[in-house]
Amino acid sequence: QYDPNCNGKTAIVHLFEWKWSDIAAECERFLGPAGYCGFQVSPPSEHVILPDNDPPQPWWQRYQPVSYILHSRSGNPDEFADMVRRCNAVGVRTYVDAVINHMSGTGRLGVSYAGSPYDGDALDFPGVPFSAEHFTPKDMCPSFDGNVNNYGDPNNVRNCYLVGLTDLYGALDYVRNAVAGYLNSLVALGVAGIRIDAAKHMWPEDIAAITSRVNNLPTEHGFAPNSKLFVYSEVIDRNDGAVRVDEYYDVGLVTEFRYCMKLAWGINDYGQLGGLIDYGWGMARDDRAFVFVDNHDNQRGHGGAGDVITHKTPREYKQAVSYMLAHPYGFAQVMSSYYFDNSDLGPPHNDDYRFGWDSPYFTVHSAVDVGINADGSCSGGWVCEHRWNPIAKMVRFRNAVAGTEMDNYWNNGGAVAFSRGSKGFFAMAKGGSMSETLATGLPAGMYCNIIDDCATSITVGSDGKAQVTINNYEEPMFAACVGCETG
Ligand code: AAO
Repeated sequence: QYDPNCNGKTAIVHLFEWKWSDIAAECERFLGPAGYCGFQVSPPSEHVILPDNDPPQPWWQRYQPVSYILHSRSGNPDEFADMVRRCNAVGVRTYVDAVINHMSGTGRLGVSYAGSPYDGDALDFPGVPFSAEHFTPKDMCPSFDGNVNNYGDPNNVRNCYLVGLTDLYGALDYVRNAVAGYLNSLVALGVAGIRIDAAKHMWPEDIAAITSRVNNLPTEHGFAPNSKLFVYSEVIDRNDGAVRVDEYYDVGLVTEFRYCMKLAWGINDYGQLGGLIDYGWGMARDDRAFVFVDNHDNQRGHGGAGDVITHKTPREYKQAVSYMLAHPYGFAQVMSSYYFDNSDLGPPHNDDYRFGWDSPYFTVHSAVDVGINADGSCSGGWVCEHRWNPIAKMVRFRNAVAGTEMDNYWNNGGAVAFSRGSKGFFAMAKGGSMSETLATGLPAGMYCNIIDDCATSITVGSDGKAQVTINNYEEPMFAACVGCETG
């Protein structure tokens, strides 16, 4: 469960709220050729459909599952299966955001996409089925109102309802089998891994009991024999609570939220980049860290916001993602967003109506298609950070230098540079320009900057040094790697 199952490739992209049909096309036209290992999808399981308030149907309705049928705002089960198959065919893997800590919120009542009714107050989810006895007994939660309200107490964090979400009782065999059944349905379709949503609110031994029931990945989808489902647990640990990331090492990787903050500090003040990884802080060890510059929550102020760089400041964002991808720490995820001004706003959507089970009809608000402009950028309200020039190029760099150490670290407070073994060299200048003679770690020869399509280059002498010059305000990076000049 520690191997992302993508043949040594090193970064995935979170295609937040993308439709399955758009993702299938993106694998074939972009993710495969660019060298992305795969993509994380928004939760594919059937979810609550919230009233048509303003804004209509927030993105977070998908974090309130009502069954494990693969029918969501992003598409139906056939479209999901088609996406996974087509992406696997071009070597791009699917990672599912698995919401398995809870079902819908209390007070949620209705019928969802595949026709499954739900009643949060009655703890009734016949689409699975789950009923009252499958939820954590109230007397196990020490909080006065049944909700998580004390992050200093693991029993409170894990036995109470997170923001009123009906908490599954993961100690029960029935619940473990039902969740494992969901994960096995994903595995059978060719899914390579999962993010465990709200893992912090689950007991690690319950997660282990679930993942131990998951089958090996099917060889007919191109996985090596005995491959395991890749797992990364969402645990927000900022040294401020009782639950720590290291409690989850046995089940897989863990999200490292301190990294978002420390990288933001470092991009704002390059002098701090040298202290990016601080194990003294309890940051996850290298082979367990799942890292990102921002995620769908902290980019909009949900869960761990503050001190985060996002697409809203593109120049800084390019620097942050480039640095993350150049740096050897962790397994990396690139965020791919839609534009928003309201933190609840769902994806750019159609106002489509469908006859439903909720009389007489309900609004679907399916996401609009992701349009691709002639210059490779996206239209329709999609940001597509993963296509931004330096970001896509640095994915190629990260793949090319995989397995090497960071050496020759140099930082003068306004510019930074380091090598990756003898395979790559990276430099970045906060103000847009630098000119320095630096050790590159590379064998003697000429190397060009993949960021500007080889418009600039360095000549490495027999001493491994080169004159490194950057003059590019918007994309102030120099990245060279052995054998990665062409895409
Ligand atoms: C919605 C409504 C609620 C309603 C509920 C039920 O907003 O008002 O009660 O429905 O009807 C998402 C949305 C929620 C939404 C939910 C369900 O974000 O707004 O609720 O869907 O539709 C905690 C969890 C973490 C979680 C995060 C949001 O630990 O697991 O909250 N993230 C995941 C998903 C997320 C999703 C869910 C879980 C639920 O990624 O999208 O929610 O499936 C501290 C704690 C953290 C805690 C945060 C926020 O963090 O340490 O564990 O995260 O607080 O409560 C500084 C501190 C940092 C602190 C942070 C707070 O950074 O250093 O420790 O501030 O921002």
